Amino acid sequence: MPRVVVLTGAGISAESGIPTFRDADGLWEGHRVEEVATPEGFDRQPELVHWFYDARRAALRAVEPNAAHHALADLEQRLGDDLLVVTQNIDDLHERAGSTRVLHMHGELLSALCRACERRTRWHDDLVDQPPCPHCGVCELRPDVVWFGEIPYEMDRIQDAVAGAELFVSVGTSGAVYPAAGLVQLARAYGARTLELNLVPSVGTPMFHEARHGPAGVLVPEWVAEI
Ligand code: BV8
Repeated sequence: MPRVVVLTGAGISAESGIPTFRDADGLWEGHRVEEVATPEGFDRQPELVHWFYDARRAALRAVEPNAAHHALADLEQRLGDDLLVVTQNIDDLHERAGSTRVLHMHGELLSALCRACERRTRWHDDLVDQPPCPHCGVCELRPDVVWFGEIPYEMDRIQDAVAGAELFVSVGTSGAVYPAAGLVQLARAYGARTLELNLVPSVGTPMFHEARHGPAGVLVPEWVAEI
């Protein structure tokens, strides 16, 4: 079990130019969550949902990991299996910075999930024109992301890792979405020390032993230098 578990949210990718969800001009600004991030919304308006995720997938090509992503990748070089990054983000910036021990609990933009054969395919293009599944040939591909009301990925591995950790660190998340927002309580219940690194105080701040506020691109490298 990793000694250190780091939970990341949209705030860690903000300095790379990926909009967060709840900040002004956030992703949810332009769209009602129910419309674009629920299975019901997808059944009602598949084109709108594909357009929403195709746009975010294309935007990935124009952004790069920032100092916070790179600092976590460097820390993994030192800690190896003693570090696990659990991310709510569906971008690939942790991996592009060099992190390999990453669990995407809400899925990935660069993956398509076939609703017919339930197999996944690495995906870099649009899905709106409903291409056939490379495995089964049926045109039932959806974004491989976890929508509201759906069960997050890897929950067993995540809960085991958090329960076994000595240190739980949360970076760039507002603590508004569950079960991710409940992981700090789980960590504390199993005796871990907990640290929040966020631009401003979040819903979860009171639940952390320590909280530092400022940009992740500054706070994360500073914290990594202390480890
Ligand atoms: C589920 C993928 C059952 C798609 C996403 C308990 C209580 C109440 C409600 C619920 C509950 N349990 C479940 C629910 C329902 C729901 C939920 O939580 N609703 C909320 C809105 C109340 N949860 C679900 O439906 C989940 N499924 O519960 O299934 C279950 C549960 C347990 C075990 C088994 C089964 C599924 C939720 C996943 C939905 N999919 N994303 C997509 O991306 O389009 S959620 C999506 O929104 C993100 O992945 C992320 O999780 C969330 C956004 O939050 P953040 O990442 O934190 O971003 P945000 O903008 O809010 O905040 C950014 C923060 O960064 C801010 O604080 C800001 O100040 C800071 N910041 C900004 N810039 C910087 C910075 N920090 C540092 N540096 C900077 N430069």
